[in-house]
Amino acid sequence: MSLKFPDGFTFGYATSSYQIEGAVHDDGRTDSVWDTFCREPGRIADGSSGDTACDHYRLWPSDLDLLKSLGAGAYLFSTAWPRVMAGSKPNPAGLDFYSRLVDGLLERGITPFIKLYHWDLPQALQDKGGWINRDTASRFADYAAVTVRRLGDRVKRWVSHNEPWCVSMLGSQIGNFPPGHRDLKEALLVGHHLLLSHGMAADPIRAMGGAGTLYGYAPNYVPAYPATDRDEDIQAARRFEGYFNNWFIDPVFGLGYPEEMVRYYGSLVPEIKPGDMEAIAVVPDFLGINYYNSSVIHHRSGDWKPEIEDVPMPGVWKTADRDVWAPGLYDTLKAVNDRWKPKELFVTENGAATLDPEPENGTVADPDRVRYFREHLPEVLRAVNAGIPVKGYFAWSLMDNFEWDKGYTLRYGVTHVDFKTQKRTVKQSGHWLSELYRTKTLP
Ligand code: IFM
Repeated sequence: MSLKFPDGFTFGYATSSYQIEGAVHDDGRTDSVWDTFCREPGRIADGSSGDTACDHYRLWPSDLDLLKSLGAGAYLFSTAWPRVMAGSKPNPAGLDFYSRLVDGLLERGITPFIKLYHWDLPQALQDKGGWINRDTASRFADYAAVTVRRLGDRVKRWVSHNEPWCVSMLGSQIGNFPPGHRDLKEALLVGHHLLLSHGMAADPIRAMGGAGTLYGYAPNYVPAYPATDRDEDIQAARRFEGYFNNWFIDPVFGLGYPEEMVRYYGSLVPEIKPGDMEAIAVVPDFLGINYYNSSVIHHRSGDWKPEIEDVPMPGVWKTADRDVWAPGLYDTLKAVNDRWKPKELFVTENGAATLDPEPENGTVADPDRVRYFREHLPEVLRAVNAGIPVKGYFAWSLMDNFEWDKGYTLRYGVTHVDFKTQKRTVKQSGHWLSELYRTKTLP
């Protein structure tokens, strides 16, 4: 097996606006649902918020130098809807920020990939119902048009949604993301409108972006393995994949909602208006997959959803918040390719939270994160060598940042951030990864 990634394979790092930017009240940015959520007592593990985060809004020039020094050929970041739009109108100062960022990337030879939605919905839209209001999908298409009109001359890779399962299910079924509800019916309606907005934004993006524009979609994917070979466990694992993966991907590839899940959910399935499924079926030019972990599933009777059982599998080990099973990344890429046959695939997120020590001698020893990447990158190359059209890989994340409901208690960066001083220190994993990115070869 060749240890070298093909020429033209893209290596980069991913971040998101609310997790790194800070400056939540600068230059006309209005509140997002996360600003509001963080102010509610008990929502965030350490009571923190993204108010300052990595102060990237101010420190972006040196952060782009950091990216360059870490061997990035591409950078996947998100624009913040409440920074780009002032209500229904564009906010020029917010757009200027992203325009400078894009220029800065291009000056350094780094290709920008932009995600339009990594969860920071304007609070003003939440006040009108948020994603349970069908109109939010139209507002998303407006925001997409404004963003692409301004940046589309220089940015050719656009992603509609990052991890729509999280927005739907963590927000409205499990309740640890905004709006913090626990109602599966609502969660499925949210999901329907997210999917609809992916479809509705396609025309404006392609029209504004012009020649060479590629439109992507980046769900998270968790492959499910049955805990035993009993039929009920096998069925439960299939159901988990329907719930977590297929529900959010089948429709954009024109397959509609998975039949099995439609039967399973019954009256919870949202009202589908005539033309909705056709509108959603905008096959992405490239599919991004965010992969962190796999699940072992066993059937639990009487429950709507199979339970995830922590069944020890040989070779599974743990980071600070997840089980690690690197072959699951290959299985994911293969399953995705078999089921949807995307033209191009990218791993748009992959990474680990570990309990890192403080910086010492100019670096941070994070052997478990190095191990994580050392185990996962070969699985990507295995997929490439098997003929699966994987074109790039983005590590999560460029630097430690605000990890949502876990606040700053979990660190995912390959660069350590001292949140008091904003000093950045490249961890051993950053050095390891940048060497691989430079040589495009597995060590
Ligand atoms: O930090 C998140 C990111 O925002 C979405 N995907 C998973 C990451 C780590 O939990």
